[in-house]
Amino acid sequence: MGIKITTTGHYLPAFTVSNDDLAQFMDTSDEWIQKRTGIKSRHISTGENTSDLASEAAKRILAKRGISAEELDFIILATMTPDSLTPSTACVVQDKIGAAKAFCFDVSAACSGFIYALSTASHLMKSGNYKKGLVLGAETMSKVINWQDRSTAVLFGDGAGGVLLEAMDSEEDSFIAEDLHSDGTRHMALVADQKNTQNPFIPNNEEQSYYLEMDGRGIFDFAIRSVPTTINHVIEKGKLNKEDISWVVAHQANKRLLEAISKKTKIPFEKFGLNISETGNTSAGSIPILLDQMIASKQIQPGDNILLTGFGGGLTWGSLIIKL
Ligand code: 4VN
Repeated sequence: MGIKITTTGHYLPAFTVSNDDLAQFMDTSDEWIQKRTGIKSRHISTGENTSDLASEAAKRILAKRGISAEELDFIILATMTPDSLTPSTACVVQDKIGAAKAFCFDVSAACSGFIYALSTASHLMKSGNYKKGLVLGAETMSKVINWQDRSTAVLFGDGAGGVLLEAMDSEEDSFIAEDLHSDGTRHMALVADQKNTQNPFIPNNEEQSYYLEMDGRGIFDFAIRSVPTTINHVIEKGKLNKEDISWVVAHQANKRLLEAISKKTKIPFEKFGLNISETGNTSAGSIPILLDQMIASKQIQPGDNILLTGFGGGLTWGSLIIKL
């Protein structure tokens, strides 16, 4: 029995914000942002929360496949910007799409969230206990961004994407290899919405930071060192050669970073999918959004070996090789 990714989908909020729009109220410029990040504009929610974006992506996936939400055995949702601490955003999505029989939970692994969630889902499916499962990556980064901080506000955007996994009667399988890592010693490199202990029995401690705070240089240097290593390892684990990889669908954090990763891995940059210019960094949303766009544009063909790689807060990083 194999597990296949049968359908993909994504949803971006309609409202877009250009670099020039940002330069209206922040000391930045279109030239700087494009040159240093590759970003031209990003989609920003005008009221939709993470569960709304994820539900729209989910509905599109179900409609494309022509199945009802009631057929889903589970929903796993990767996000660092959940609607609330509890319930899980996955349970809110369950309600919004009517997936009555699914069990639902969130995965918290920042920009690597979709990679972790997809790996987790593939192993759940391999137990043989489930027939259909939805894996979503969704973020409303705009609600945790400090819109006065030009070092982070220009980088992020909102959006959601996902995939449908189905158990096959045949041995056909989408999952070829995986390589997952974390380094919690560097958990302070990217933080958002910290929750200090607070109760009537302790004196009020330090003020909590709500906004996203990032050690940009630190994260960038980590990515340049760790991502080429996980790419090489996952190719080895899959007993493949670089030439066998048709596409790299990498977390869209920074175009310059992806160029550096291409050089270090000697995988031609033409094989790197790109949508950062139109979406910015949508964290856990970025890989499934890009994957769906590359399938829709027929860049990705059935049978292609696709290397997915995510990296970010936690620190977390990891790669999967999949085939459609
Ligand atoms: C992975 C990365 C980033 C990230 C970090 C820094 C950064 C993206 C700093 C230097 C600046 C250009 C922008 Cl590599 C973020 C995440 C979180 O998803 C994950 N850009 N920059 C410059 O050139 O001065």
